[in-house]
Amino acid sequence: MTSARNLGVLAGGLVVLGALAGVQVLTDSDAGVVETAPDAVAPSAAPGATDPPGPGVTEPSGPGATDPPGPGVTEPPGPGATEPPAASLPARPPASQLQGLALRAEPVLTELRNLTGMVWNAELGAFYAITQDGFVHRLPPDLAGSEPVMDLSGEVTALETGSERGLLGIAFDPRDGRMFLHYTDRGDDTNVVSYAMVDGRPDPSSRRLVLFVEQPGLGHNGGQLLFADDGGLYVGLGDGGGSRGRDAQDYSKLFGSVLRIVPKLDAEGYDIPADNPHVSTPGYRGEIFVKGLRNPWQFTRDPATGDLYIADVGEDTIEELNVVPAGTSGQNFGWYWFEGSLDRGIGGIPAGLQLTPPVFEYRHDQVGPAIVGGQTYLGSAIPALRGAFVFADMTGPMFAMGAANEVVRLDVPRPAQGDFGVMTSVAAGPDGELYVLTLRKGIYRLLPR
Ligand SMILES: [Ca+2]
Repeated sequence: MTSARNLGVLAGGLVVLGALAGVQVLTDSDAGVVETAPDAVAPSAAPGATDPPGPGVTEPSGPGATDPPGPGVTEPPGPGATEPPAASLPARPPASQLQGLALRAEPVLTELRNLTGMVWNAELGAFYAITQDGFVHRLPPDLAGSEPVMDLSGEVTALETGSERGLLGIAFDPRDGRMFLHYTDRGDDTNVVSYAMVDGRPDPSSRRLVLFVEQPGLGHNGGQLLFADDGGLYVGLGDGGGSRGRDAQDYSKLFGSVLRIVPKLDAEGYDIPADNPHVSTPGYRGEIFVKGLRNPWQFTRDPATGDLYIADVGEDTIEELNVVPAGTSGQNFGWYWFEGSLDRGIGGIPAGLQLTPPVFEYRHDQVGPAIVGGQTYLGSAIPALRGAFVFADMTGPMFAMGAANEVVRLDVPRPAQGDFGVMTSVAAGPDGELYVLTLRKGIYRLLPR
């Protein structure tokens, strides 16, 4: 697919297209692999990477960059800062080790529909899965069955085909075990709520409203929740679908962001960490951790490095994967001016504003229409995959990112029954094995073929 070789990225954060800088090229075969452009360079090493950052904006150093931050750059103790990576965690494998891996996706639980997220709760010894129509299910470690433990179906947006609204995120507070849910309500506005857990079930009487955001439109709601070791809760919010994306660049609004807040332990609401990047900038919302995202449907921390991997769902053309290196914040990932490396021709980018390019992108006409953020594989069933970051497109293609952010398209044949039933999430089990959640066909487990 030579046409794909024309892909570019924002070179080192410059607001220009750089020819082939750091972008990887796809084959069009289902079983094909991603090749690295022969002259590819990491975005962090591209010209322009040493340009001084704009006010309050973190230097767009790529993962692994060791340059010290420039003057005035906020450097909070990011995720992982309070807990050094365990020495036993595997490093990302070389891409050559990922190429040619023969895998399969085995159905392990088909009874649940409309799955949007699943997390393992070590304290309670169970998985908790959510469905877009408002249910929380508890599942045993072997996923042999499921039991509903909460019904919010009368409270969340009624399920519609193709809708991005509903119950979208779940996480547990490592400080006190409370369950946090992220959903759009019957007025289509965003709510983050929490519940105490009693005997493995959320107690409705303990409900607290943590965050409420009035939504300007019906789509691009984000949805991810993720607790870091520092007590920070990371919350994904899309551009809200009400301004053709402009709200993603309005720092007086929470849209188009990953937020970082600290939920109160004894009351509703939250505090804003003093080391968030914009707390001292007049007119900026202090909750904003990173900005310029369209619809950060899923993000996760790499357990070995603490880097935050944000899958940002694109508009009509490009899907992208963004990275916030551990210990940095304040990045602006470019939407609505850019969709991946594509300049949308809008203009009006403030002088001095540094934009951070994605570390990987793919085109809709090459792969599919919506990136599904992933997990680092730490299991034992597929030894060659250990340490790789596994992600997918909604329509079924799966990828693994290895060392130097090189991405390989995994060889995972479509199920015999036709398709994967709309992938929505990649989840990790207590043993590090990975599961793919779908809207129509339940849960698959990734295994060797
Ligand atoms: Ca972007």
